[in-house]
Amino acid sequence: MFLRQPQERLPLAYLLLLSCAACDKPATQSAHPATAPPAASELADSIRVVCWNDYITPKIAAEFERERGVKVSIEFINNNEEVIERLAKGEVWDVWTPSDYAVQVAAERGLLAPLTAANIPNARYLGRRFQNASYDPELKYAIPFKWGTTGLGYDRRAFSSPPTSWSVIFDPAKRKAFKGKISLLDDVRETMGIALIYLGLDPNTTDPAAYAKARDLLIATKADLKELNSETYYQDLAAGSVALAHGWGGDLAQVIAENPHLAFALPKEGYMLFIDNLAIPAASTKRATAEAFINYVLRPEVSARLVEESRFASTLPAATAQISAEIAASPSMMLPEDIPFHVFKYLGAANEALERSWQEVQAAR
Ligand code: N2P
Repeated sequence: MFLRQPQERLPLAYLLLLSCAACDKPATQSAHPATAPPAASELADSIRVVCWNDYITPKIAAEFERERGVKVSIEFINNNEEVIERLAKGEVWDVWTPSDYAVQVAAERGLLAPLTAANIPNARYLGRRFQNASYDPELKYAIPFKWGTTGLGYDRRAFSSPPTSWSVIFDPAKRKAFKGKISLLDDVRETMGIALIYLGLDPNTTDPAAYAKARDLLIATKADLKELNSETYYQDLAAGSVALAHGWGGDLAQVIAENPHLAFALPKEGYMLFIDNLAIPAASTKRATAEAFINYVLRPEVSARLVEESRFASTLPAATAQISAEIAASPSMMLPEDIPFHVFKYLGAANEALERSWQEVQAAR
């Protein structure tokens, strides 16, 4: 909902980071002029899309196929690093939805193709605050597509009051009541990020000593977890095998909508805010077709339908304006004014040390 009332809802740090001005009008951007998209004869027969769960639905893919004659196969991979590794090994996809920092990691490694702005005229609908994000300020490689928050899904029946702090995970006395029923994302930036936040450290630090502290905290916590999981944790919460799940707002909002005993909380120490993008891997030989698809999902009405189905928010104010009041009230769309958040930053050379610390967490028993 911050897309509707940006100046009331957005903390100053975010305004500075993403250069939000008077945000919500669809701005015509010189970088993305509204010219005609490629003709059908110039399009490939099919494309391969790799994206986060539910970011593109089979229905939307089928509608694009009907309209443009291009078959879209979709693969869900809920991890930036896994896609980067597979791209580096030579796997070919035509469209991908990397997060903020991952755009920069992949671009620096030569894994992304520069976009042809003339083929993506619908980028003009992008909310202004998303138009020059630090990881790709000129929209050279990526168009912001979805944003969201990472917090805690919980089963109200297991809590006498809502969890308000990451201590419910990291303080052994507090997590005792949920032993074996806690799940954390299997995600280097997200999970090292909350450990760093809990320790009072910057989740975007490049200090290896901070990484070691976060690693030790996570290893000490691991024996009391049910799982590190980025795929099914929200279904596990709905099914009752998990009582407390660190997870992405849209995923959790989907199960909360179906299960009134579930709820979402953003801990008071602060949380991560992610921006996921549309990008084209450098190895794609079907760039114009990929751009036609990206342009399609940036139509406000298509984007609005994707929000309705996934409960992950759109970066297009004109899409947000079309969603139902019920969906707009999803916990995944809230940015409480009194809780700080952090936007993922590119860590440069330090990323390797962070990944090594995380691998030690993954390997620990
Ligand atoms: C969907 C995950 C979405 C967001 N399962 C992660 N950036």
